Formats: sequence, C-alpha cells, structure tokens
Amino acid sequence: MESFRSGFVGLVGPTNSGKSTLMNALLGRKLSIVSPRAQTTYHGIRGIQTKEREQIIYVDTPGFQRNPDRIARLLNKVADKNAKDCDFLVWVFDVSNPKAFSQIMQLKERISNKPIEKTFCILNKVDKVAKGDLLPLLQKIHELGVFSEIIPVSALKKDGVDRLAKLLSPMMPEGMPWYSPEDKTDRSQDFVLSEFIREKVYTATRQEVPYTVRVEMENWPEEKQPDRVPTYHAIIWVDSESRRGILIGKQGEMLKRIGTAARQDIEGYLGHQVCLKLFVRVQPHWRDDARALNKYLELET
Ligand SMILES: Nc1nc2c(ncn2[C@@H]2O[C@H](COP(=O)(O)OP(=O)(O)OP(=O)(O)O)[C@@H](O)[C@H]2O)c(=O)[nH]1
Ligand SMILES: [Mg+2]
Repeated sequence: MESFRSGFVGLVGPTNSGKSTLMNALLGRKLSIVSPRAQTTYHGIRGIQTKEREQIIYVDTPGFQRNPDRIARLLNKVADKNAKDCDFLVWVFDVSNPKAFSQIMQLKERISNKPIEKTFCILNKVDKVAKGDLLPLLQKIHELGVFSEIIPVSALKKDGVDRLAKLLSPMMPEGMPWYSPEDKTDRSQDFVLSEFIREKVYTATRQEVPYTVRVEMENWPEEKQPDRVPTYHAIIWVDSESRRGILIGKQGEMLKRIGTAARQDIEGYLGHQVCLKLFVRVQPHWRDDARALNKYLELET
C-alpha cells in the first residue's frame, strides 16, 4: 500500500513578513488574519490541508520583533512555543524590507535550532522588488548554509506558492493523519470569527487603538430557527472610554464599517449568511494585568 504522509509545518519569521498571507495562500482560503501593521497575529493557529495521501498542518505564529516591548516579548514566546513541535520550519522574510538580510542574521541562532534539511527560507513579496536585486541576496543567504531551499514567492499574488507546496510534500514524515479530513483548523469557530473582527479593527483604526483591543464572541442562547439567518454577538473590549468612542465613531459609523467588513469574511468562512452584532465595552488596563494577558496569549503564568 502507498504510504501516507502527515506533518506540522511552522510558518515563522519577523513580524509583517507575510506569514499569515502565505498560510491563507497555501490553504487556498482565508483562515488567519492579515493587516499592514506589525503584531497582527497573537496566537498560534493551525490550518489543516488534507489530500488523498497527505495531510499538512500549517502552523501560523506571531512574528518575531527586534527590541521587543513587553507584549512583543510575550509574542516571541508564543511563536517559539508553536514552532517547537513542528516537523518542519518555513522561515518567511519580506525581501522588500532593506533589513531582510540583517533579520536573517539576527534570527540565525533560532534558525539553526532545526537541522538544515528541515528548514526552508521564503523570500516573500517578490512582486515589490526588481529581479536583479534578488540575486545577490539569494547568494548571500545561500552562503549562510542554514536553509535547504531558498524560495522566492509572492504570497499576495500567489506566485511560487504551488511550488512551495510541492517542495514541502516529500518533506513530511510518513504516518497517519493527525486530524480527520473534514477538520480545517484546530481552533473553534468562535476563535476564528472573533479574529476576523479583530482584523477589521486593525485595518479600520489607527495608531495604538488596534493594540488595545480584544474580541470575544458572546454565547447568546437563541432558539435555532432553520429558516432564520443566525445571529452572532461579539464584544470588542477596549481599555478606555476614549477608545470606545473612536471604535464606535460618529453616529456609530466606524463600528458599522467594522461590522460590515467582518460579516463578509464570516459569511465567506461559514458559507452562509449571518447577522453580526458588535458591542464595545471598556475594561481598563487589561493589557497591564499580567495574568489576563498570559491567559489571553495562552501562556503559562
Ligand atoms: N506586496 C505584497 N504584500 C504582501 C505579500 N504578502 C503579504 N503582504 C502584505 O504584508 C502585510 C503583512 O502581512 P501579514 O500576512 O499580516 O504578515 P505576518 O507576517 O503574518 O505579520 P504578523 O502576524 O504581524 O507577524 C499585509 O499588508 C499583506 O497584505 C506579498 O507577497 N506582496
Ligand atoms: Mg500574522
């Protein structure tokens, strides 16, 4: 009998390099949230792809940050924790960032923790750079000898993503699938829905507002009525009244914009229409409470 392959592939790298975009491109659907800001992903999230003779579990992680503040230090921990048990690591760098090579050097020790044959280097966002600029960088990275493949891709335009998937397949260990074929993620539906809402807060608001937000789905006992569009309630927690005001906006227009955009993603994910109700509540200083933060980031205290 032909063998089955199954393994965990960790997507790791500096913040904003496109790890979550790449995970969604590999899966062919939106699961992990994406934004132009640093520090978008807060939690490890697994995207499961099952084929006839293979199951790959992609593990998205928070990005590493240089000179981390308190929260970034915790996010670095979350990334390490999620990468630790992966069979294979895909390091993702943004080639349009002039610091890409120094980021690789900075992370070299972490990269070398895995044997070279279990480590790829993805040079993402190639759509933003001239081909000629890529070659010297490729050469320099090659000379480091810490990656078994260096693969230029554009996760956004889905260039090179199929090639990456093809190169990953034979790298997976032989073994039974870890999840049943209908499983798409390890996360609950509530988690995914709350993240879609958080993404819209990130893209709709500015400065520090996104970083002070936590989203929770509310369990609202509601009689299931087969011909009714299901309603989901979510609470957006912020840490001050003024930020609550910003999120609601003039005559509620900001919250409405966030709600409409989130609803569209949720409908795409669930495959049916939904009604989404958002509430903004204040919980002062929740991010200064070490226990609350550790609990939110699923880190042991
Ligand atoms: N031009 C271009 N932009 C990209 C590409 N991949 C990702 N981006 C953009 O880069 C930004 C960051 O993408 P994310 O996928 O959120 O990055 P991340 O590495 O998951 O970031 P963190 O979760 O904060 O660590 C977003 O604005 C993406 O649209 C790409 O191939 N080309
Ligand atoms: Mg991310």
